[in-house]
Amino acid sequence: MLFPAGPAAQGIATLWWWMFWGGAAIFALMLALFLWLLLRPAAGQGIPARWWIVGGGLVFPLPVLAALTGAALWLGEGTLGGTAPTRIEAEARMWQWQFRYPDGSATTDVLHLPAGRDVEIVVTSPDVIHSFWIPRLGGKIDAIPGHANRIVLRADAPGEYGGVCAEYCGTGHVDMSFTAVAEADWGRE
Ligand SMILES: [Cu+2]
Repeated sequence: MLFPAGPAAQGIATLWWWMFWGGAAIFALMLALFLWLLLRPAAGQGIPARWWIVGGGLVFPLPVLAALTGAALWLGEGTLGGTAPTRIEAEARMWQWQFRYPDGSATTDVLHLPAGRDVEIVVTSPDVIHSFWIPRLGGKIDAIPGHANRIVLRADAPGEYGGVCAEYCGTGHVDMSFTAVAEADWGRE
């Protein structure tokens, strides 16, 4: 997830690092305040309680959380939105993956993708809820019986990327993985 190989995964990794460094900065600030008052208790006595409540409870978290929410919405839209002319159908079932390509061919537990190109993956399930996830290429999308959920992914370079079912779906869940192979000469349309 933190070693992205495509634009959707890049957005998620960027958001993760913003949250990591933001969380680390807030933790360091709190720790500094704590140590300051621990080592110099007298220093805190001049500051009214209201200052801590208004400052720590409203003035500080409101802009931080608003910025984080805005960034998450903006980056999240980029990871889920859009369409692509090349469409691959992914059917998740207990406990394997079946992929169908525009030329009518199909594969099991191996997803062949064209490298360097947006692909729309249409995810369905005939039994229970599963979740399609290739951590290095993008976010998760649920496979829900009766629904066709879609996600647009792009592998920037040819290579193999691990994929898993990211929603517990029974005793075979742990083995419900697949391999995404991004190919320069895809030839399945
Ligand atoms: Cu599953």
